[in-house]
Amino acid sequence: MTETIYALATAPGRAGVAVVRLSGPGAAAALRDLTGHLPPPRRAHHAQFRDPESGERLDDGIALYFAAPASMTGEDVAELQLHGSRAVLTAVFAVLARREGFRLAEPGEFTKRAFLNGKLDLTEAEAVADLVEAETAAQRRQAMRQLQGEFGRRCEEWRRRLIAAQARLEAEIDFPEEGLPAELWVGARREAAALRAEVAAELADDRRGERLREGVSVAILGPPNAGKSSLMNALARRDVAITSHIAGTTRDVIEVALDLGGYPVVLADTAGLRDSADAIEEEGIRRARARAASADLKLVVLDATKEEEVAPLRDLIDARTIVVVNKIDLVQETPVTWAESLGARALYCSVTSGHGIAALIARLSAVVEDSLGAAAAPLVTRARHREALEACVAALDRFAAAELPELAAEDLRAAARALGRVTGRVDVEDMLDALFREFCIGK
Ligand SMILES: Nc1nc2c(ncn2[C@@H]2O[C@H](COP(=O)(O)OP(=O)(O)OP(=O)(O)O)[C@@H](O)[C@H]2O)c(=O)[nH]1
Ligand SMILES: [Mg+2]
Repeated sequence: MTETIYALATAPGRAGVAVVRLSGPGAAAALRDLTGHLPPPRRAHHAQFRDPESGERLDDGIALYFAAPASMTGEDVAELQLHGSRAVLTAVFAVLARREGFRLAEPGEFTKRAFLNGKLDLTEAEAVADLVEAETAAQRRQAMRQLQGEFGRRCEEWRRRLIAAQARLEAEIDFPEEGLPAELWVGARREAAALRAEVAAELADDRRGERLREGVSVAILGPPNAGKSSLMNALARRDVAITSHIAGTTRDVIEVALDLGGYPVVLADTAGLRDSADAIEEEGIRRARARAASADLKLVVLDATKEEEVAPLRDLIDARTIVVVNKIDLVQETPVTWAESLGARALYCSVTSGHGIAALIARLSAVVEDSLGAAAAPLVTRARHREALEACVAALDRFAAAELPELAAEDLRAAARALGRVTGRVDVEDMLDALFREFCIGK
């Protein structure tokens, strides 16, 4: 028999209100025993929560009941709004633990049950986790759109078309009266080509959805002592990285998350780039270069008084680079001639005086918004989605290259399966637990 699961739905720790959620066949009876009354479904009910054995009053709060199947999980669900103290929660959890067939929910288990009962598809379950994790407005919008089921519906529509095409093809293969009619073969190929174009168009999104979910990565690079860590602290508005007049202060990559105009950015400060004999500094420089290669955007910070430091850094400056000339408080005038010849338009600032920092933030925001917010909102938000859509395109390419209809139908089936994996229609059984732990809230 299905067990009834329960868990704290709100963050642990002291709080004005804490919500305990129950789901399963025993939820209604537990609520009745705790409050002496089963409220009508979907109505908030002011309740005294008591230990049914001792009769002791544990708390005074709100009880909610959702009868199956009209609930979050599709099962009977009860929600207890309690005072968020350790003592109240310990007492209520002790009462629930005593009940036959009751146990604490595993991470992601409520969402997993919702999925198994057809309340959510996998993309919507992922969206619930993303919405809980959302830190910026753009992330919230993306998660909300996915939660509305837009991506899942697109995948299902593509999958239905593929299955229909495959069925038409196989019907003819099974009953080959005069061989496969040419127009059927041509029609199936036309449909597959159209589908391939639609799926491929969603993949050609510059990974905007994934970057919005994970944060745009911006690496701060440059020679030692140019003021990289000082700039990082100024942008983060707090002392994240150690700064000093000693060249070679920063060794590790230091990350900080920022909200730039609603878009998430992960800023990384790195070790100053130079030839070093110190093994630890050398490792820091290796990590800085690796970060430079993987970053979506690079801020190359230069000291306005040190033209000689530029030459070895030229190879770092490309279309993904903003050149920042720092310490302009130490020079007579800007622009600085040598910096103007670097190819990328330089921004001038002084972290010490604060001059130019607002303009740098504005430029950074504009670049990030340009790269993430410009075109239509992407559907793909995770590597898992991308891999599945790529597998679909690959199968359709095999189909296009196939000469024998008998074998080609198999490629259409593979393409449909790949799409079914996105929503969880197929192939989820063996990885269900791992998957939901991954989506799990607050991990
Ligand atoms: N005059 C002046 N000094 C600055 C400015 N920005 C940073 N500094 C100073 O430059 C020195 C180096 O700053 P850091 O931020 O540690 O430089 P870094 O680029 O992180 O250096 P490494 O970690 O060694 O690669 C410190 O003494 C800062 O106070 C500036 O705009 N003007
Ligand atoms: Mg530093």
